[in-house]
Amino acid sequence: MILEILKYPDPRLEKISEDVKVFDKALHRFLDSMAETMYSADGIGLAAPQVNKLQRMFVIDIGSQDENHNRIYEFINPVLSKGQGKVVYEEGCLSVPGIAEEVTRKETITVEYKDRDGKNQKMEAVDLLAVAIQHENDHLDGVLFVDRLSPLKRRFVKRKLSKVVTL
Ligand code: QAP
Ligand code: CO
Repeated sequence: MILEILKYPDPRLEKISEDVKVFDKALHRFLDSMAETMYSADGIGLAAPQVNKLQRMFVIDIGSQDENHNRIYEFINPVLSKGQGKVVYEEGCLSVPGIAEEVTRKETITVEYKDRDGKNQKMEAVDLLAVAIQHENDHLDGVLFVDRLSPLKRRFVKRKLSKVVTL
């Protein structure tokens, strides 16, 4: 099922999500719908709060830019640690359509999380996958990539978005 994606500046995108507690068939169906929604919108990542579910989970498929292309990653109750280095990527977001700006993130991170069966997992990620995990994890804390831009750039983005709406 394709879900509706909330768009910036929807205040629901600023809420803090809660841990997933039940790992059942309904969760699996919801994760499948998140992936379907992400693919149909041509995205490479989608977090549950973007589809109005305030629970700590996201899906990522960085596609051809990764050797594990078309691998769908599901992260539930993720905890990020051990960030190293710095990397700059031009980021976009399905909740901020039409905007792309450079954001500085950690180049490598370690993430501990649960899979869809509630089993503990751990992964070390670099480059685009690490950036995507940091971007999606921000959504769980109500943070958008535009919040990580300089105040000047954020103003520019807001102006551009208000123009798009008026057109
Ligand atoms: C987050 O972003 C991300 O403006 C996922 O018109 C960004 O899927 C992870 C998209 C950068 C790693 C690096 C954006 C699609 C999709 C748009 C997305 C648009 C259509 C963004
Ligand atoms: Co996003």
